[in-house]
Amino acid sequence: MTQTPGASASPPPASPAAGALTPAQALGWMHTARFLTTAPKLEFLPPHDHPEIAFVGRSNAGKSTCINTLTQQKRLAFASKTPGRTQSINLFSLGKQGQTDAVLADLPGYGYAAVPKQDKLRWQQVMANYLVTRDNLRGVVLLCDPRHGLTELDEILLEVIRPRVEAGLKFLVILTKSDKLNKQEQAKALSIARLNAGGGDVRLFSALKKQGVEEVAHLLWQWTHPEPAAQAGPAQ
Ligand SMILES: Nc1nc2c(ncn2[C@@H]2O[C@H](COP(=O)(O)OP(=O)(O)OP(=O)(O)O)[C@@H](O)[C@H]2O)c(=O)[nH]1
Ligand SMILES: [Mg+2]
Repeated sequence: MTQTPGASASPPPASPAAGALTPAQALGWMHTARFLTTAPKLEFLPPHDHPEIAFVGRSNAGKSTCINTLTQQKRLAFASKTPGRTQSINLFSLGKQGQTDAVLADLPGYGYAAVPKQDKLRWQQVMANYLVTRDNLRGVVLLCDPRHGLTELDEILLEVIRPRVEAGLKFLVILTKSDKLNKQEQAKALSIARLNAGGGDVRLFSALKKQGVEEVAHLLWQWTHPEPAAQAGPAQ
């Protein structure tokens, strides 16, 4: 039987944006992550039409581990005890039924002391270019080990993205390895980070104890699937 265009009896499937997801469902969405591509340099990063979320932060802060925890995949992103493990920009697609509706970017960390100065400066330039020019960048997740707090390089990064945050770029600080802190230290780390996050959201996260996992998944879903009203701006 042939089908006449437009004559389909059943309505088209609702787009994911049409319905809000629970945190558990958002985590299910995260689990659809698959490797998209890797780029050693910015100019090799392919453009695409989906909202992208970048994971940035100091070397060894836990970016790759956080992506693996959110996506429930052991080796999607390369994590390692040795700082500087991630050397390229790695992209991962998200979306049910093989349809991509968002992209995660795992970026190499900065601030690793053993990296030669020239390489450090080069990388800072690449990061800044990425954060300023990447067209589909919808949100930035800054990972920070609360035992070190936000470092000078984190502060520089905040300055770099400030104009885009003011223009609507989403921004979250994840305090990683929260399993290393007791309750009191966690509360203190949260309030300090909130003061320094320039209005961005702050969450505690532990890959080991699975703290904050659903919450972060939910937030990333909301960033990448804004309600139509929110997209259009406030009603007149
Ligand atoms: N206890 C604990 N360790 C963690 C957690 N998250 C990451 N780690 C450890 O921290 C180390 C660094 O993790 P990575 O995920 O490789 O860090 P990264 O930020 O991707 O590092 P670069 O790729 O060098 O920028 C690894 O030994 C991880 O096992 C956590 O939530 N709890
Ligand atoms: Mg990494």
